[in-house]
Amino acid sequence: MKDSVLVLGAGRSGIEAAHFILGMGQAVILYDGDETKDPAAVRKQLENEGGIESTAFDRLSFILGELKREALETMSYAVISPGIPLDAPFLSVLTEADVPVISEIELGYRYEKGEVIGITGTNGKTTTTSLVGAIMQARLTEEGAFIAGNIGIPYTREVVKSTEKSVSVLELSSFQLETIRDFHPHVSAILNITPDHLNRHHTMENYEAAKERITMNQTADDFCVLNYDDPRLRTFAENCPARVIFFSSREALADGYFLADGSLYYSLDGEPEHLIDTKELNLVGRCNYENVLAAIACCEAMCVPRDLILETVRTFKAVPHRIEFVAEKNGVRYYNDSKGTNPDAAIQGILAMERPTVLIGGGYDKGSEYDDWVRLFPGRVKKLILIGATKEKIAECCEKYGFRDYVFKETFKDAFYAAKSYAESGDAVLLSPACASWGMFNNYEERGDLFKELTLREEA
Ligand code: UMA
Repeated sequence: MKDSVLVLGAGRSGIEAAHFILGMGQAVILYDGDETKDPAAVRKQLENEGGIESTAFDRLSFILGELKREALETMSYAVISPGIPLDAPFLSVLTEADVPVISEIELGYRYEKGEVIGITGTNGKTTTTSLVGAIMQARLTEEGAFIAGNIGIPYTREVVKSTEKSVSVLELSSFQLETIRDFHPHVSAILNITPDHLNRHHTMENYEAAKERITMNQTADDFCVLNYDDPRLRTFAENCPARVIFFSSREALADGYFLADGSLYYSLDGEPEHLIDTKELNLVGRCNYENVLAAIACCEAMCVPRDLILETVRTFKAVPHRIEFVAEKNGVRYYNDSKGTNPDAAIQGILAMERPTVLIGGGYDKGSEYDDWVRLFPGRVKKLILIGATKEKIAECCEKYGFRDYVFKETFKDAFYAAKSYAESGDAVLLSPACASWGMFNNYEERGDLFKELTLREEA
């Protein structure tokens, strides 16, 4: 009998999916390619979460290392963690055994009772999701609004609280969208698409297609918020199954949300209405104004009254790790932009600095090109401290543009202390690596937290 579920990957997403499925009364085999994982520790983590009876753990087993065909006999389906590429060779046994593979997002959606807002894009999705979540929480104080997804909170943890009147606000990565099937948000948003994760998706077309899947089950009764300034998304709008709402930070739209003369507007049939002055916001930079425009568009599509939206927008603060001001020490301002995990995001980090900047960059190699980022260095970056697998590649790119003020460091701590020693009063130290943290850290949060800890140490 096929009555077990295979969960692939025992990280945040996989552990939560396993917890959810055990709670539903099914058996789980939790697989991880990392043979050094400690099943007892994972089991403890699951137990500590609570919410399911102890006998449920009798239905839990582990496979570490190699996944063999024999293990799949009783499998009804598999839930894949976003970090596992769909073309990973070990997955061929699943295809051979005809075991369907879904994402943790799809699993969560099957139990969703309320409405869903789904937000994707290369950059800005965490800020936009947090803001939309904050607005929906202000609106649905009784009914409930839940923030989950790539933001770090697995959907399956939150969906159990959903009701017919609640709303789930989900940050979605291209990895998660690759394996949705019936997932159907009432409001979706694609904030921008610039090159990222190309080592995983191989081509820009594949990456774009993964993001656009967010609309695949939407109909003309749904909404899709799109960035008008992105020509790819303007083209996509022509075939988008949902009703398109555009936003722009560069053009005064006749219909849509836009930035002009330091204010945000909404326009219908060429009649613009003033929404808010950007000076009233706690967020800075064009990218953030775009996030706010997209968030307002999502919430108006959900029929939230404008006054309530703007009230929340006014009080909303930047999310951690995104151009986050940490402290001023000896006249040097320290900024944590650990979420600058690709060149495009890191460009926003550099552009937001108003002082000579000592920059810490480099990390895991996702196959990105660094030209557009490096071109901004002369006149802005006084010293570049390079770390991680990409350090030589970035250094070569610097040489190409005649920028030679860089040094290599082996560890993150050495990089931090080097940055500190180069910075003088009036400068900024910015961690904005343009690369993922993998290889040195488990995630960008750990990297940003270490930067903040080192900054805040007494001697810093
Ligand atoms: N693993 C294998 N085989 C592989 C690859 C990984 O067995 O081929 C195992 C690893 O040994 C590890 C587990 O899978 O034990 C890790 O799974 P994971 O990489 O999917 O990470 P999770 O901890 O489950 O976190 C995931 C998301 N991670 C990724 O997409 C890489 C988190 O997004 C997300 O917050 C979390 O689920 C909850 O939904 C992070 C991220 O970096 C923030 N996202 C990328 C980004 O924003 O750019 C897409």
